[in-house]
Amino acid sequence: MRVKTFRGATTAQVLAQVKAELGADAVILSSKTLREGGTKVCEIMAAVEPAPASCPAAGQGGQAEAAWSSEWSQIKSMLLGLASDRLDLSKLPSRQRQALEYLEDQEVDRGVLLRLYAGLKRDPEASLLSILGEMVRVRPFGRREWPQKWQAVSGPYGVGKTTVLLRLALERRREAPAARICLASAEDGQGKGRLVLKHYAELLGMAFRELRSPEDVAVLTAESGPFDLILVDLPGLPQGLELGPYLARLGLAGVPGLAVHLALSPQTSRRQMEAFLARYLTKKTVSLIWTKLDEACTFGSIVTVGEATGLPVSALAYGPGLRASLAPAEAQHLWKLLFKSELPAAASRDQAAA
Ligand SMILES: Nc1nc2c(ncn2[C@@H]2O[C@H](COP(=O)(O)OP(=O)(O)OP(=O)(O)O)[C@@H](O)[C@H]2O)c(=O)[nH]1
Ligand SMILES: [Mg+2]
Repeated sequence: MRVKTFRGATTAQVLAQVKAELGADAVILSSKTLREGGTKVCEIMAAVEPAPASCPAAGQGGQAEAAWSSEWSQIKSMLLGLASDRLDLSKLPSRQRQALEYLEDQEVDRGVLLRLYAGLKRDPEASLLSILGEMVRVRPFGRREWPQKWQAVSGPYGVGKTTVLLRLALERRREAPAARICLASAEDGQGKGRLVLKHYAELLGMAFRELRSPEDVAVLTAESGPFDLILVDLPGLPQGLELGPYLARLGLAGVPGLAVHLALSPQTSRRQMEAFLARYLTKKTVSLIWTKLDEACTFGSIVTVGEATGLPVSALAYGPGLRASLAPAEAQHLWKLLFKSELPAAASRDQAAA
């Protein structure tokens, strides 16, 4: 990929330079307005890809290549849209303009911002929240939306998987006090999470199992009849290991209806997030759980990752304790978080007070 930074007085001028030098296939990687000695300068970083086949995803087979190719043409059409219309936020009604500027400040990915901009330009009457709602779906954790008996929490080291798993167990118990819940640790025996799970299982009167081999999974499958919910705590994986093959090796990939939730923190940088997604997304991954919201100061990645993966958000976790620190996701939680940095607990209190 050839990357170059262009500067000029206006976005239009800089885009014209980009097009002249890199051609119509160039994509915008970043765009910012700077002030130099009191003068406004627009700076755009753009890139050209020699051919879609040279992108890293292309090696992963035809499907990835097709997905990349469609993504690439979407990006290109955005660029063309930009070149002709310019990303001139002043053309939008001021509320929409402020909202887009705010989302940019929240570090929502530039491609997503362009798609939002294009949507708003197409239909100036459109509500930003309804376009965002199409990009970032929610499906709240609970029996109705997630009836699967086997559910697992995956995610990088230390993201809060074990804590989330316990919170999900407590949430299910709150929803269905008689529910028979089994907490299962799929750690390899080294992690302390299994001891924590075992301890809480005893305390809460829930079953506890360890899953270290396909045989353990087969035994639990055979005795799973009485359980309403089996929650599996998956370990973080070292570099180079992917969750898909890990599930297969452990015999979990063959469990019918297994629903894997991916826990992520919005504090993760964009590149790190891409690396996590590449390793932790599997065919069994059905939702995103956002953790450590209480520690985050920007929430743009919730939009970026929701849009990029198409996965719904099932739960939001905030705070180190177990109680009152998880909310089954609702759209308004996301918007309050994104636009007001308001945690779901506070949102619920507002509702109760209203
Ligand atoms: N502030 C805050 N701390 C959290 C949250 N969730 C978990 N923690 C803390 O983060 C630390 C790691 O949590 P765990 O649940 O052990 O994370 P994990 O992903 O299971 O970690 P490993 O199994 O070691 O990969 C603990 O000290 C938790 O108390 C959260 O939402 N907010
Ligand atoms: Mg753990």
